[in-house]
Amino acid sequence: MVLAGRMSAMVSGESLHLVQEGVPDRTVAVAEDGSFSVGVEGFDLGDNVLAFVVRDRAGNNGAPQEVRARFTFDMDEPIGFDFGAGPIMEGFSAIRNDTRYSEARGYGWIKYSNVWKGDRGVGDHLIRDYCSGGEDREWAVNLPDGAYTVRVVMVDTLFAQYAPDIHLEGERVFESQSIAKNEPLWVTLETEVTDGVLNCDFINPSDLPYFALNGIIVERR
Ligand SMILES: [Ca+2]
Ligand SMILES: [Ca+2]
Repeated sequence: MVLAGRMSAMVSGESLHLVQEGVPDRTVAVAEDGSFSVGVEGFDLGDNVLAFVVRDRAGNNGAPQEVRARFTFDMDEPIGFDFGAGPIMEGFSAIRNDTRYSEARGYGWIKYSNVWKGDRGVGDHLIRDYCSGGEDREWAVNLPDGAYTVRVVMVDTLFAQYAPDIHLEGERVFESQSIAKNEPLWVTLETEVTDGVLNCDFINPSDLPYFALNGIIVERR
């Protein structure tokens, strides 16, 4: 997501820095008229606090100016999650290896462990990278109760591999199948959420070496 604003009274030699918990501090480019825009990721659902700091020519930081940003999903639009370590598809929320589910974050991995960085570098921002593993995985997102269409895309752009079994809300809705190299498999699934959390389990049905999960798009029916 992109945060845009305008700085007044910036003096020549000053620079603007964004401070966000869990993300390295970043310098923000400010146009001559004071306007700026900066991409932010890793927002939790609900309230998030960021701070802007103006640094003077000598490297001294001014007082942090806090910005509270409230992040909610627009339930009238498809909600996209981009898995993997590479660039993030525009409009999607990033799911990295360490994007763990918590009540505050509102989405993420419940059961997952993987250290592979997860970016093949081939294909568009969605399919070039993925989260993976041979063990069973669970991922979840907080959603209002209701009926949903869940689209899942899986592929490794460099190697043929396999999709796992997929369970939504504890029910198996997709059976493992093979996937050709660089031919993204899109599956469209349906489920009903009644407990405020959409639970997605990726189950290894036998001894598949690993699977590749590139994206999930959730849409209210
Ligand atoms: Ca990506
Ligand atoms: Ca659930």
